[in-house]
Amino acid sequence: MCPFVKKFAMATLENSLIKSKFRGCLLGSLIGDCVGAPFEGDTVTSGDKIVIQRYFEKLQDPSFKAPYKQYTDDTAMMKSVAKFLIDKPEPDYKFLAKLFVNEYYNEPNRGYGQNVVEVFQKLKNTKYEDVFKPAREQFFGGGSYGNGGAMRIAPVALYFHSNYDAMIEVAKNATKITHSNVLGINGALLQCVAIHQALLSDPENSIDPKTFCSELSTKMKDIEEVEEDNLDNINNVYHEKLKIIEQLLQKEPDTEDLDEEVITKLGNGIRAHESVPTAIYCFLRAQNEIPVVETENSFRRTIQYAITLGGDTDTIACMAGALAGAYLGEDAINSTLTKHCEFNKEVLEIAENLYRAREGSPTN
Ligand code: F2R
Ligand code: MG
Ligand code: MG
Repeated sequence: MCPFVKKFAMATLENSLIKSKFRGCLLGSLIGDCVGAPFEGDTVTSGDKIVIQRYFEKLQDPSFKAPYKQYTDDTAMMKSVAKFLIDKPEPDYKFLAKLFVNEYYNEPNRGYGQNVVEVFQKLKNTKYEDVFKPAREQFFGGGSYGNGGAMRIAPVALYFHSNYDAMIEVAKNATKITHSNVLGINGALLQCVAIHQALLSDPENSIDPKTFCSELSTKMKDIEEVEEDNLDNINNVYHEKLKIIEQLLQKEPDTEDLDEEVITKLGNGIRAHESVPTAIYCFLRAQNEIPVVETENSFRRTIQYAITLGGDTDTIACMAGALAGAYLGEDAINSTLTKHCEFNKEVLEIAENLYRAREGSPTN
């Protein structure tokens, strides 16, 4: 077991707090997805940042009425990962593959990418004979390094929070059903380990962003070193990105230029290595005030800031929201904001069921 995990595991949190963190994490993931989705693919100017500020003010105004903000593939796939953990006492990857595929065919218009749809088609056509094979064949055998593995991984971090090694193993296999490239897998592992670390951090004691980041960095070094498919030029991508996060966190937070630097150095795209570190940065930067994001609430600050970076806004806000919710718990999340999101009641039921399933699980 990683030494940091041992240290955190000893600092036990109240069960009621852990449950609130389960709820906060999945709700944070949903809100980031729903609220970020209308901006996916946008380049955000300084004027747009003011528009986004007003958008959040409206969404938190109890008198504001609007149709639900709809969730996308990020939440659709997260639902399947949660069900896979809740319904089966032992990991059954064929079951998970079927859940992904059925979810897609029931509601194909949730903004899935073309490559992952091809994987679903192959899984169905081959009758799930080898659930990892279709993903391995994508991109001329290189596999996908999209952020689709990371965006849905939150339930694994929650369910296995007392069993780090099982968490890593299950997160890796749950990702490999659609993403076999080492960057796609390790991106999902980084997001998973970051949620795990946020979950085990006491919200009564403020997070020190630098310490949080360097602990993550040590864990990522271990993960990147053991990856059997490693190639020399990509075996420390995430470890290096975490170093960049540490440097960026030390900069004066008062300029537009800093956001440009964040986008240039960390990325805001659909690739795992250009979005997972960005989401972690958003969460850590939001532990302190951010000039363009006027709110006292650090949960809102996290997702609002993620959206102001533009690009893959639903997914970066979804991952950043999962981190903020796992750290702060449900009570930190504005209920008016929550009510604007489709599936808000159901996601809390899923969090409850996951919490209960985990209590009775042989692996915990
Ligand atoms: N697909 C989208 N957004 C596109 C616009 C949607 C539009 N708003 C709509 O409603 O239709 N968003 C969702 O996809 C992202 C997660 O993607 P995932 O599941 O990882 O998919 P995929 O297809 O495996 O990878 C994504 C792209 O990454 C590039 N890529 C990946 N591996 C590659 C490789 N080995 N070589 C070259 N390119 C590779 C490709 O461009 C893939 O298409 C989330 O943002 C989610 O919200
Ligand atoms: Mg999406
Ligand atoms: Mg996206």
